[in-house]
Amino acid sequence: MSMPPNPLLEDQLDDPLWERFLHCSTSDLVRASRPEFLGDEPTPLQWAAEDWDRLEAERRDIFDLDKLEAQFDRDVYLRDGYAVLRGIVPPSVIETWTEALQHGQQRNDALLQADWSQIDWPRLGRRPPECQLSAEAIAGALGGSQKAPQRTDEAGVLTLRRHSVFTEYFPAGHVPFLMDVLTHPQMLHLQKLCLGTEAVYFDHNQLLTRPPGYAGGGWHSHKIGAGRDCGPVRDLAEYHAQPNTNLTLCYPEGFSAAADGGLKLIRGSHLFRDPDNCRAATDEEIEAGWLKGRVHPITGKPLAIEHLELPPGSVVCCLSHGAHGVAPKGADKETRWCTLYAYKKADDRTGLVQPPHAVPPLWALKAQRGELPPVLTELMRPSFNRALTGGRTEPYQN
Ligand SMILES: O=C(O)CCC(=O)C(=O)O
Ligand SMILES: [Fe+2]
Repeated sequence: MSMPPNPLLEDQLDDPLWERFLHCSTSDLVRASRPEFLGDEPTPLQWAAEDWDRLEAERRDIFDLDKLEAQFDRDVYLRDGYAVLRGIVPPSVIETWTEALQHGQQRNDALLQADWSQIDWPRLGRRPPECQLSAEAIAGALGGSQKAPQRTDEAGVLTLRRHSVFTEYFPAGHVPFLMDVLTHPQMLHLQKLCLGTEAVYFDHNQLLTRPPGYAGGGWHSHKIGAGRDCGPVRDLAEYHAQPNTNLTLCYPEGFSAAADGGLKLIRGSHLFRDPDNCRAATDEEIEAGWLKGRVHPITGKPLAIEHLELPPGSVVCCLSHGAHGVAPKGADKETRWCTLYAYKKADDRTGLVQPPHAVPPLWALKAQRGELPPVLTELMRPSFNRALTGGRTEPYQN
């Protein structure tokens, strides 16, 4: 068994090692989360007040707001489930963003290749694993995302994921620029536009690196919980009132339409709220299955697959019920870089917010202990404040 997704929201923890985690000093937990083989460069997890102040003082624009606002239409976003914002990142920032993702990937690869017996497992709430990743599993995971085997936690991958020892899971905790983006006023402005509310919360953050030879990602959509994951809605006001999650996919280098690891999507699919059935390995399979005969509940147009092609500096916002998949990446192409930032809103009817999908427990603790800047503490409030989640502890709970 592994630690529950949001241990600070639980009344009681089953395992004494998890209980000990919550009572440990921040500095001991930081030491366990940043093993020496990751290098001694301080990451945002180690930042003191002056480092957070410097982040704010040195901040520059990450988006060209004129370009963003010229392309964003909230009615279309709610109706289609997507907002495709082309070239909104200024050229000088594109380079910084790509370098940040490359640096994050290098740290992820360093962990994959390190000696995991040096990890202080008990401090992370787990007895040391009985087995190790095979050389083949390590080779298959290097240079890409979501590849380390994690069907079970037998080698400790899930534990290292949960605590963001893997840079790919919560890279903002490892790479300063990616933390800048997470808390950036322009990013929060975009979230407020999408979610249609002032109060927005953080849900999860990942690296999505697709290297040459990547096989592609099947069609799927993501749940929001609160009993809102089954059955169609036609009324956009009703859709808006849900505790929606907005997936914000940032592609600093963009991608082309064919075999370049690009995003594909189906406009209007979110309104069916069908994450359990709206899945398929290939375009042909979804066309012959879930998609067949379906029309957009509002426009009446047949639902159809769209293969995006994006210039550098592009961002796609996606309501989490919206179906999406990823094209394969040709062996002769260069890596496609992406960071995902997911944010969410309260349920307008209850004021409650679903617990986050993946806030590393140490970040939740730091927020609760008052060790983070106010903006980040507020973004992370659903990871530690039971009143805000209405007693829910799991992200997709009804
Ligand atoms: O890699 C991408 O562009 C999207 C990945 C995705 O859909 C996911 O990780 O859920
Ligand atoms: Fe996805």
